[in-house]
Amino acid sequence: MLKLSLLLLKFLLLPYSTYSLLLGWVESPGYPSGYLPHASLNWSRCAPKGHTLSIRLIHLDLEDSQDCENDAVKIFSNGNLISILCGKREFEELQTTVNPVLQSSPGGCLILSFHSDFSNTKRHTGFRGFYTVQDFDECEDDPDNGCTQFCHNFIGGYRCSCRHSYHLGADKHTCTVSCNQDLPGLTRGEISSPSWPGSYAENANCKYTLSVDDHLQLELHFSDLFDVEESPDGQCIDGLRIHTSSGTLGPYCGNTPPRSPLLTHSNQVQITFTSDSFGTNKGFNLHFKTTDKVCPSVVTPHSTVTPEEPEYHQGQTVTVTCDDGHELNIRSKSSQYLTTCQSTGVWAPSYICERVDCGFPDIPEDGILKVMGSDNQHTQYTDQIQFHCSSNYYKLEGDDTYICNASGQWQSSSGKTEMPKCTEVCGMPENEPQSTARILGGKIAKLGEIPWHLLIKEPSRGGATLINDRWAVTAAHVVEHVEQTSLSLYGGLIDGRTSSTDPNVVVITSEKIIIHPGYARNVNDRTNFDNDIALIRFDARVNLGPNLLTICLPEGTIDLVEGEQSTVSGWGVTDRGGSSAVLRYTTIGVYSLEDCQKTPELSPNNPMVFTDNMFCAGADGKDSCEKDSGGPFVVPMLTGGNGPYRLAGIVSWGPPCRERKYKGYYTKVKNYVPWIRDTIDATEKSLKG
Ligand SMILES: *[C@@H]1O[C@H](CO)[C@@H](O)[C@H](O)[C@H]1NC(C)=O
Ligand SMILES: *[C@@H]1O[C@H](CO)[C@@H](O)[C@H](O)[C@H]1NC(C)=O
Ligand SMILES: [Ca+2]
Ligand SMILES: [Ca+2]
Ligand SMILES: [Ca+2]
Repeated sequence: MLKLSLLLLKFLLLPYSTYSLLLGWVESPGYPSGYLPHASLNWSRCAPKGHTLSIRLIHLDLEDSQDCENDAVKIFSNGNLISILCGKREFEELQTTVNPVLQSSPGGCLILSFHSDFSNTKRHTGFRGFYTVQDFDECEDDPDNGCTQFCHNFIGGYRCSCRHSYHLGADKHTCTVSCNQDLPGLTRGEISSPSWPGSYAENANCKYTLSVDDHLQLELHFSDLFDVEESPDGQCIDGLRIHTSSGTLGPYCGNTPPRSPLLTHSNQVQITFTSDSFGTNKGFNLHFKTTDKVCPSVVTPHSTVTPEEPEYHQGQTVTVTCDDGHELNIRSKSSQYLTTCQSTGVWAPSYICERVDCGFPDIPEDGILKVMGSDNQHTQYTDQIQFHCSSNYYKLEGDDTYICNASGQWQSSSGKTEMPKCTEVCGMPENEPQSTARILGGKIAKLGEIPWHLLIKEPSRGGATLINDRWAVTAAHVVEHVEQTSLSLYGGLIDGRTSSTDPNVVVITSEKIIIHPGYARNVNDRTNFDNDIALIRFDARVNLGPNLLTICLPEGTIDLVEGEQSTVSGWGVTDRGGSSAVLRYTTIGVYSLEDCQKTPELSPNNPMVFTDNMFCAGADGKDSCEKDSGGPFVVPMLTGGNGPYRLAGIVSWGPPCRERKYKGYYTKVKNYVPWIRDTIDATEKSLKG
């Protein structure tokens, strides 16, 4: 029996490997008498490094079932199922089809698991096999073994070796040649690829180092025969490179040598040559010698040199001028300098011509004027920026596109250097009344119909008109007793009682109140409301919106004409007496000069003085009243779609409404446009400065 087993083993092992070590047996529980229901076996072994582990089954008799779902032997290699077996198999079948796959990867593990289910229809003997380890033949069986020339297998590993004249590289796999040459001080000589003019070695990595005195330069002359492997699409498979003090030339390959003579302008040159592991190309050959160094015709990029020559010799001095839009990287920021060719072939001094940089444009911080793509980092010569306004309630005044010009200044296409401005879109309410009415019994405004009208509640009730996002205009007499910073104005509202509860209401605080210098502030004996106008600067910009918009100032010099219809609005006295809780408006007409000159008496025997800075208006049963003061008189009258609307007048004075004269006097805003503009400009400037 023992003899038979050994014979059998020999027969079994021979076909697989010349070297194989039997390690042991594996068999089902109860073998060979038969396994019981619910039997199981878990077996696993690992191969040592450089070896594989095999299982050889010599007997298999299990209950047969579909997909071996009842009783089965499963074999896993590194966790992956490689075989599942059941039923009865003949020895030959095991040998030829089953056993060859029952092998681990090199150094890997096998797991064999056997289980039987709850029943057996008849007795089955089970399985038996043995396991072996054997060397893995990397040279034969592993195409990725990495040996570039020879491969030698041995038990537990392998090694690479090389042909004559090659040696094994540091990676122990690649065969390379010794082709490094260090040639210091040599002023003439020859360099060629390994084995020139025979085929050059594979996997070559050659470095040829030349170095001569620093007033000399190396000059290379390539032989016409040049043959360095190139792919069909012109890429270098093998390659020649020339490294000089100013950079690297190449790679060169194919059949055309580098242009000769090749002046390197360098006294230190390293030539490298690399090849891959295929091909029989011939390589290259060159002679080198030295000449005096010359200076190159280009001193620095983005500049021109005068006088212009192909090269310059020691001691020559030239003028370098930076190209348009470039300046020297030195303090003076000029664009010209003199430089002299040195014996070492370099220009001294040497400065770089840099593109001028306009920097990010100086725009206000209020965030309304914006540069498109606000993280714009391109601010150099020829770069462009584009402006826009961040809110629809502003329009861009000026050009929208600017280019960084050669002097480093932002310049628009029409030649402007001043940045554009975002100015308020004035006199264009989004919501407009569709019919007319009056204040004395006037119609109640809706939100957004008269969006420039601001309410003043204290110290005395009145109105003001928004003329830009930081300023309002009113009548001087409304604010003559007000402290500069104590006035509150309310915008975005109709019902004056809601000012503290309605979230839409915008509460504005004054920062400065400027009363017209020509306004007579003596109130004890008032006969004159000339120059009844004042400006209010807010402590912050207001956010314009559909309910809070600016009105335009009058344009041109044409006076209002008699009968011209306008809209006047206010929270003032109504014909029922007392102030109106809500904003009302009405349409009235301008009266003739003669009518206006017949001024009423404010108190007995005290006729008021009419001046050219006033006009008067009204209509039968319609007028502005006390406490409408400071509010707007707007032309044309608000009827929908006839904007832009302009502030023609400011409610100033008139006979008491209870007298029902229906004649109100207004400050003629047209006469004050220059004063308004100049005052605002001067104030803004002084606050900025
Ligand atoms: C073998 O492993 C399986 C699954 O892990 C387990 O159910 C069974 O009890 C194990 N058998 C033995 C004999 O350890
Ligand atoms: C650049 O713009 C500024 C301002 O408009 C102008 O004075 C200067 O001449 C411009 N420079 C060039 C080179 O066009
Ligand atoms: Ca069974
Ligand atoms: Ca081996
Ligand atoms: Ca090659």
